[in-house]
Parts: sequence; structure tokens; C-alpha cells
Amino acid sequence: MNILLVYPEFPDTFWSFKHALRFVRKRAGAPPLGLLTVAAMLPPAWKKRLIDLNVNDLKKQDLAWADYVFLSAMIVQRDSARAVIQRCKTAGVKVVAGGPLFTMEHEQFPEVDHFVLNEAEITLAPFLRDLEAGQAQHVYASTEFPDIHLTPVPLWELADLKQYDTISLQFSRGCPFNCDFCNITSLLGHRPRTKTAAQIIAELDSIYAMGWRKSIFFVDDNFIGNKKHIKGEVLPALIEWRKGKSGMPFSTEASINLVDDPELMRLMTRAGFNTVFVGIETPNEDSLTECSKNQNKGRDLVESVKQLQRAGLQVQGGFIVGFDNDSASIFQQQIDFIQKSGIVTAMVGLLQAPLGTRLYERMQNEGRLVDEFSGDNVDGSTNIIPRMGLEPLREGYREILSHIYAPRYYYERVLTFLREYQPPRIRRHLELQHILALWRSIYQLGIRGVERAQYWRLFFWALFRRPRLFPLAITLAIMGFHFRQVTELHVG
Ligand code: B12
Repeated sequence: MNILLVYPEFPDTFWSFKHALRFVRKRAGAPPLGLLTVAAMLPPAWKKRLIDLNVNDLKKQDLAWADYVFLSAMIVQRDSARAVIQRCKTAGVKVVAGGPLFTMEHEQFPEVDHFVLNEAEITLAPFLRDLEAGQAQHVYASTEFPDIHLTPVPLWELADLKQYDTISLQFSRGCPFNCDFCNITSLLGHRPRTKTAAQIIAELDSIYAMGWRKSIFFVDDNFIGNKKHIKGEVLPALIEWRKGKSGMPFSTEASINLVDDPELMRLMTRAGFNTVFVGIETPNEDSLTECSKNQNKGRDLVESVKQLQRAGLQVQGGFIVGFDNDSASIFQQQIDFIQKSGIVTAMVGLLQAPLGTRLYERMQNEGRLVDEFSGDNVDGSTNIIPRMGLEPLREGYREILSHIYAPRYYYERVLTFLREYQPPRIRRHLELQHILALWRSIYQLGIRGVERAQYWRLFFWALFRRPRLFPLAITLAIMGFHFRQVTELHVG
């Protein structure tokens, strides 16, 4: 059996990092972990190949080779996924589809032969059994959440790793919190399900053995969802694993209460974590109450962010505007917060209500749902009618984005952050591409760019005042270029 695993193309979005990846000559952020995990669950005798459309084209001969195309996608990849399905139909290849896009809206894709929805640890085996018996059904779905102790090491060797900047791996699924706009708990449950330390070490070993030294993104919904387990077992194992190795800095996603546990922060940075994405959402306490983001309430959020930075963790933040409790002053409040906290990568979006959330239900009951869900929470669109009115919200949103990603404010924020930041000691692994990226940044940002004054100021500040942070300073300058391109795309 020949299985072609296909990952559709991402549009030019905030998280695509397309404009930044050009500097390091990479085609895409990370290989598709879902597909590579599924590949490892297929019979070993089957032949498997991966086409990530963010990296390669899908050629006629690829389709001619395949008995089945296994397709995975997020909602933002909807258009590209449709085009792939169409091509498979024309070529007469059967399509098996899974992953978040199809789990949420498989009815929209009548041409797909088989849907293997939810988590493949439960739904794939019955599909494979039926396929072998020649009686595969149209839809396999489950409301159960599998134990991920048995999830195999993903087949990273199917991906052309040279084309990527990061590798994602997963330690846990699910989140213990209850934010009303987030669909993670309906997709993956409340109780964090974790892998064992041995599983994670086996995954890291296989990546390290392939020669990978660049960053690793732990794509957990909340890495600290089960503190006891990570403090007692996983982080000590990671600290041990890291000894004598170079490169492979870790990043992840976690809730703000990480800052309440200094030992946890210390263990994380010793294990090699240097970046954490945190859902900050809003400095407006009433809006935090409205969306039940209780873990963010009753604390000085700017101070919490700075504590994380001082501990060695760069904080990337998610922000939302458009809560019912937001007034016209929210836009300036968000700008002030973002600038003051030194959150360089600030993902700001309009409040959206994904299917399966409590917010969705409330909006439906109040007759405030509109349109379909774009799936990109940073494109200035929303599927709800905001209380403050759509136009004022969009206008304020544009104001935030054009402010925080304008070179003057962006670079000011980079400096605010770097002044605070105490990076963990991770033995550096220098690659030729990093040096070339520096030259490209000098040309693109320092000579041709509108940000040239700010670029050189940061360049010399880092070089002379904080030389250890110089590579990070250049990386952030390059990311700022990407954010501005995407922002201009959405807000003009
Ligand atoms: C890592 C990640 C990213 C990375 C993607 C890196 C990459 N190239 O893979 C980055 C940071 C770029 C990203 C960005 C975004 N993401 Co994201 N992301 C995730 C996250 C945290 C983990 C994904 C992952 O790798 N999981 C691990 C693998 C093993 O799980 P999986 O892919 O779901 O695969 C399993 C099953 O789905 C199934 N399966 C998957 N594919 C297939 C295919 C077949 C054929 C079969 C049989 C089974 C199958 O089997 C696997 C094993 O069980 C998820 C949340 C989550 N926990 O899943 C959100 C998630 C996928 N992201 C989401 C969203 C909305 C986004 C963004 C729009 C913005 C945002 N809020 O984050 C952007 C859009 C991307 C873009 N470029 O514009 C949503 C998608 C919702 C949807 N229905 O589409 C999710 C589910 C989070 C959420 N709250 O809903 N994201």
C-alpha cells in the first residue's frame, strides 16, 4: 500500500512566519506533527511519503504513486485542502482526511472518501481494520479522549527537515482551565493527558540522532497543566538529557500561573526552555471575568510577565479585543500593556467564537453569530456581533496593530524586553544560515528597510551592552519585519 501524506499550504498569516523564514532560507515553520504521528501508527510494511505543500509541490506522479492520500489540516488551510481534494478526485486517488479542520466541519467536504476524526489513537485502528476487510466506513469519530502513553514516536524521517526552522513535539493534550472562547477543552478535554518522560526522551533522541540542533516547540495546550508530573518526572529527565548536548532550545505554551511557582520556572529554564506563549488576553479585569479567565485575574499582569522574563523565559502573548466589557478605551490600554510588558510577539485578535465553546453557545442564544469561521484569529475578522459595534472594533484593532508593529514601537519593545531578560544557559549551536541571516538582515533591514535607524540602534546596543543577546536581538528584528508585512496585509 502506498500512502501519500499531504499537508495543505498556509496562507500568509501571523503564524506562517513566511517573511521571516526567507532570512534563514527555510520554507516552513515546522513539519506537520499530526500527519507524522499518524504515519507512525500505520502498518510498518506500507510505503509512506510526505508532501508538505508549504515546502514542495504536489506533482502528478506523486498522485499516480499513491493508493491513498492522507490529508490533515487546520481551518486556515481550508482553501488549499479543498484544492488537494479536487486534485485527488481528478486523479482518481481516494482521500482519508483527519485533523482539526475535518473534525470540526467534515460535512463541508462531501468528496472525501473517509474521515478519521478526533484523535487517531482511537479512530485509526477501526478504520484500518475495516479497510483491510474491504468495508471501510465514511466516518470514524469518537467522544473519548485516548491515553497518549501509547502514542508512537512520530516518523520525522519522512520530512525534509532541512526545510524547517523548528520541530514540534507534544508532551500533553488538554487544559485544566475553562476560558469560554477556547475550544481546546471540547477538542481535547479538561484533564491534561501526558506522555511519560521516557516517551519524550525517546522522541528527543530520535530528533537529535537525525542531527537536528535548532529549536523544539512543545505544542502542548498548557505545558504546566499537570505540574506534579512535569516537576517530579519530566523536567528532571529533560535536564539530565540535555547534559553534554548543544542547541535545541525549547519553547512551549503555558498559563500565567507558571509565575507563581519559582521552582517550576527554574526547572524549565534548566531543562532548556527559553520561550513561553501565554494567553494574556486583556488587561481589563471585567473582560477576564466575562470569559472566565480566572487564572489571569487579581494579579499585576505586567509584573508577572517581567518575572517570567527575569527567570529566563521570553513571553509571547495572545491578546483579544471585543469582549462585551470592552469600552473604547481598551485599544489604548492594550497598546500600553503590550509596550510596557515588553511582549515582542503579541498576537492580537478580535474575539471569535469557535464551535464547541461556551462563548459560541452564548452568542447563538443571543442571536449574535454571523458568517463562517475564518480560522485565523489574527486577520481582523470575527464570527460574532460585538457589543461595541463591528466598525469601532475593527478601527480600534487596526490602531493597535499599526501601532505595535510600527518600527519605532516594535524596536522600543524589543529593548524593553532585552533589558529585563536573563537568558538560560543553553550551549549554542551556530549554523552557517544564522550568519547569512545576519548579513541578509543588515541588507534588508539595516540598509533598505524603513526601520534602519531602529535596527542599527538595537544592533549596537546588543553588541556592546548584551552581546549574549545579540543573536536574539537580530532574530527579533527579523520577526518584526514579518509581523509588519502581515499586519499591512490585514490592516493596510
Ligand atoms: C502547534 C500548533 C500550531 C503551530 C503549527 C505548526 C505546524 N506546522 O504544525 C502554529 C503555532 C504555527 C499554529 C498556528 C495556528 N494555529 Co495552531 N495549534 C497548534 C497546536 C497547539 C498543536 C498542533 C499539533 O501539532 N498537535 C499534535 C498532533 C499530534 O495533533 P493533531 O495535529 O491534532 O493530530 C492528531 C489528530 O488530529 C489526528 N490527525 C491529524 N491529522 C490527521 C490526518 C489523518 C489522515 C488522520 C487519520 C488523523 C489525523 O491524529 C493525530 C493524533 O491523534 C494545536 C492544538 C492541539 N493541541 O492540537 C493548535 C490548533 C491546531 N491551532 C489552531 C489555530 C486556530 C491556529 C491559528 C489560526 C492561530 C492560533 N490561535 O494558534 C494559527 C494558524 C496557522 C497559520 N500558520 O496561520 C486550532 C485549529 C482549529 C481548527 N479547527 O482548525 C488548534 C486546534 C487550537 C485550537 N484552540 O483550536 N498552531
